[in-house]
Amino acid sequence: MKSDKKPDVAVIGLGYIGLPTAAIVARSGCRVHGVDVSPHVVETINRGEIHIEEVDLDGLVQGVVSRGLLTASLEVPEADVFVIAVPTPFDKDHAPDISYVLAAGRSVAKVLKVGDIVILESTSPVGTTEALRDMIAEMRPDLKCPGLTSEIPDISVAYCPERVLPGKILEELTNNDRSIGGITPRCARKALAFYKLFVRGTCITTDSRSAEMTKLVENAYRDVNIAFANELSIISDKLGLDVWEVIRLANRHPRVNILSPGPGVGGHCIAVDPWFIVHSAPEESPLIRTARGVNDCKIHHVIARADELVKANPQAKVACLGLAFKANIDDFRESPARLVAATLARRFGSRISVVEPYAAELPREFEGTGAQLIDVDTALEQCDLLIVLVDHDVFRSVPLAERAGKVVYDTRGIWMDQPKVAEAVVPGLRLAS
Ligand code: SAJ
Repeated sequence: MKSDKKPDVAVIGLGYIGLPTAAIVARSGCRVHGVDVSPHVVETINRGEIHIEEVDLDGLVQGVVSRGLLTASLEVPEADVFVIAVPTPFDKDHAPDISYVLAAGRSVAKVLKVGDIVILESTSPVGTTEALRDMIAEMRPDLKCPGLTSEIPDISVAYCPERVLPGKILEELTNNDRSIGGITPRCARKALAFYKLFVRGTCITTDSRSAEMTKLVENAYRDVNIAFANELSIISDKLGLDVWEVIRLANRHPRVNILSPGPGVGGHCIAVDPWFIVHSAPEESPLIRTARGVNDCKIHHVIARADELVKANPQAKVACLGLAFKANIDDFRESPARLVAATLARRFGSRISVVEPYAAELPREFEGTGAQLIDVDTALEQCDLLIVLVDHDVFRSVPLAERAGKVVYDTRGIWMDQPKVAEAVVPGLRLAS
């Protein structure tokens, strides 16, 4: 990458990370070519539009496309820097599937030239960046690859994970610190020069394996801590305690900071990435594996308690509040709330309504159940039993007076002022008197 000229950049994979990254790099003045396997995605972006929801992304993409800085295509073009941001799912045995990374690497390898930089951003098991390098070396014996030559290599290969929060992606892509792991220190320095073009946070160089593990560890750390909170909530239910009160008080300790229980852990990262560690070191990771189990079990605990409540109130109309995997976003994939609501809809049919301000219609699995999508005002007017599954601001702001007389199962602890049910039949429930 010459210092006097901004590099041409190819971003492979235009999803929740790739597209915002491509747009931000383009905003920094680089010419960016986005690549995706979906013709629909490519056409949408070339029109200056977006296929995903993210705060302020539409205006940014529209701006860089209209200035000619961002274009999209199905094929990987020549470039100076290649950023790979494709999915790394796991299979039914929780084994990571890096086939999309390798497929992207194959198309990059075909167009690589001396001086190019290949950066993997996808969350990946330890060793994936080296596997990518090995594959490039095999396909391109004409190029000296880092770590495999005693001479100055022709290309650089690095791993640089993102750590952005959905809903704050553009802000966090720019401001968060980043770990930049090179196959060699020289690779890390080359990648660092690229990230310095658009990252304001501190960029810290390391080796590729440490950077891969760091990404997995961040999400496993969160998963373990949420599991602790979820386990406390299940224990509190058994003992007839209010878990929110217990956590509120415990967190007054200067060195205690317990996270929030919920209906389980959703999204595509925290519930997935810990398995990459467990798969690499199964004997050595009992805590991480157990935490995954606790968080998955919490969904079934919530379903069982909600089921009990709906049956205990046979005349009640029921509103499930929220489908998203967390507050104030429109992402319903891998959402515990959605699973809970859909299970109740299948069991209780038209007694169940769903409030989700971020949805225009109910997802497909609700078809034929009789459940309806209603707004929050209708729920407050017509439903006697409220099951809070997502802590959207619009639910949080409903005053006690509007919840009076209703039975509430609040899995997110948003209505601390709701008086508790007097009897211990369904402990932890709150009821307005
Ligand atoms: N959750 C709880 N209790 C809490 C916090 C979260 O039940 O106290 C639940 C949420 O409701 C949600 C799930 O956990 O269902 C995950 O939500 P989140 O906001 O904790 O995280 P994500 O999945 O949106 O984003 C995470 C972030 N990782 C960390 O905070 C360590 C983000 O920085 C990563 O970039 C992202 O994963 C990713 O792409 O890996």
